[in-house]
Amino acid sequence: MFRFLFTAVTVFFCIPATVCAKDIIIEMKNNGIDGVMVFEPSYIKARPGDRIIFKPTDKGHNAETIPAFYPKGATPLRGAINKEIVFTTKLQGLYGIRCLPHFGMGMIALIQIGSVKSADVDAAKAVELPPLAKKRMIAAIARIR
Ligand SMILES: [Cu+2]
Repeated sequence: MFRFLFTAVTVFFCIPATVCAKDIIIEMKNNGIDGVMVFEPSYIKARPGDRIIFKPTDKGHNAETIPAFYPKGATPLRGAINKEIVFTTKLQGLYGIRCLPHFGMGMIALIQIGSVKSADVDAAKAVELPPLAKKRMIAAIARIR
């Protein structure tokens, strides 16, 4: 009986997405699985309302949205160098993230919020990026699910 009540209460309070929002950490690193100057992980799928926390594990990095690489109506992200920044949004879609100093070295991440349409994926593929950033972005886009 108590177990049933607990489950019922949990389900009830978890209905608004923000109540059950998760914290997801993306580290900004000089070295990682994908090579040098990386966001790790470089692709995440989150739900609307989740808190995506960019952690300055190594110095000299920031996190910001790539211009024109986020859903229409979304607020661009602009993190300062060496500072943690929390990104949270209710707008579903794809968000391209870069570290400005290391954009040319391919320091990018892809955040998927909720479900995306094939038109969103095509638009993401069409965004012009420096060659190394493009290479990693294409690999991240391939992981969209
Ligand atoms: Cu960087």
